[in-house]
Amino acid sequence: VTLATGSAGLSYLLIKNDHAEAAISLFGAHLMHYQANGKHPLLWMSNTSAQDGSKPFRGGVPICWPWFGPASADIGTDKPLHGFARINEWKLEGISENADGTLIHLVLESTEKTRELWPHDFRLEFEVQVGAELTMSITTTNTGSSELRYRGALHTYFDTLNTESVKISGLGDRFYDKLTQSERAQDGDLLLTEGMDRIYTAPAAAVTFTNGYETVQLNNGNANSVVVWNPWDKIAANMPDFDSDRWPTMVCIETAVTGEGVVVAAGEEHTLSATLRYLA
Ligand code: TA6
Repeated sequence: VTLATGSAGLSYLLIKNDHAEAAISLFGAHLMHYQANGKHPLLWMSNTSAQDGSKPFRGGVPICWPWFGPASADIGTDKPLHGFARINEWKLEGISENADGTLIHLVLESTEKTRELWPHDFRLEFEVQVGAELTMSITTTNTGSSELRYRGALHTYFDTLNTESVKISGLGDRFYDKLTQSERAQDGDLLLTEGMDRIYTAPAAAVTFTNGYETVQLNNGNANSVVVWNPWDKIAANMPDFDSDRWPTMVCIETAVTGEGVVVAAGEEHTLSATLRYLA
């Protein structure tokens, strides 16, 4: 593992072991690259993403926390979209090698600045195991004296060959369609035939997908939903940090806590996790 500094001064961990390679930015605890030996790179990253910390990275695995999408009215709708974990500098807490690869441990703790955005004391830990499999987890510890409620996501951008080759199984039979703001039914596997922004609220514990290169199983731990997003041509063209012609080569399949969220009592913790394993 080496610690590198980008041209704009941000710090990155570059990981290479017998099983895989990866890159993680300390800004946002943002996994930007993961490639298992002999496999295609798993994550999509925009070439026009900000690299200087002025905005969250576009691509990889943004950590949305402690809310998902816009904050609720009680927190304040003027607050940053998808929370503040992805726009803060995290602390490197540990690096260890094990039989399965490398384990990286990063931490974000409440400060005066975070309490202005969200009135809670917390410790948020991101652990990522880089091996032939990839496991990511975020653990929310309530270090305050009253309960907290959070929502969030491992907002993973997967690289795809093209839209036609994407097929996702295990999403469950229903979703909330953010585009039409309606509850809809899902019949069988999902194909990427149009722009979509969907919250699947009854997913199976294991979601399986093909990205046109490989078949991958995504095991979600303690998620209450899986979000699927592709902006399609027009919305992509309107996002300055999203390469306008590369929307057909990505899909977000996000391990999420949405809706009522999760309540964490004082002194307690909650872990949301995603494990990615190649089936073929
Ligand atoms: O997870 C889907 C979503 O919430 C979409 O609504 C879309 O806006 C996307 O995330 C990206 O959000 P961002 O704040 O990173 O531009």
